[in-house]
Amino acid sequence: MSTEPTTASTTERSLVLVKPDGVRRGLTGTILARIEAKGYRIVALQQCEATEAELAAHYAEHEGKPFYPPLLEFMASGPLVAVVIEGERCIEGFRSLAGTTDPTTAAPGTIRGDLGRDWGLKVQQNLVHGSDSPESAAHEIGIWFPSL
Ligand code: IDP
Repeated sequence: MSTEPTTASTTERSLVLVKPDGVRRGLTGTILARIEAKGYRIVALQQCEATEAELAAHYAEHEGKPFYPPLLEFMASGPLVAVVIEGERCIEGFRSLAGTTDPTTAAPGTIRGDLGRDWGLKVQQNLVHGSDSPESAAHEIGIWFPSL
């Protein structure tokens, strides 16, 4: 008799940030509701003011790019909400729910497409961050939730 499972489990965790623009605009609840409506479980959640060290670790891949200094300044401009979500293929699923980076052209139906816009600033204020791979999810969850 075969011992192969009938489905391939792909349960993952992803690190989501409601960025300071999302908190400032009072959209935290709306964004969390969309995550839950999609069917992902919220495993951990905290509102905090990010430290420079947390932001430098989180955005290390962008160091040296023109938008890096305004990005760090923006991410430190007010409280953000860090969330760990869990579900089958939730890394890809949340990226799809968030929409593409530029909120002006992000597809309607996505968080960025429905709720975001361009404000004529040096950095795109696009409401949310979501991990882009299992490796970055593990790294980012370690930054924001070291006890998990
Ligand atoms: P992502 O958040 O969609 O994964 P990344 O390329 O990881 O996009 O960029 C991190 C963040 O930096 C973006 O969410 C956005 O806020 C900002 N950003 C990225 N590219 C640009 C740009 O070309 N101009 C201004 N801001 C940018």
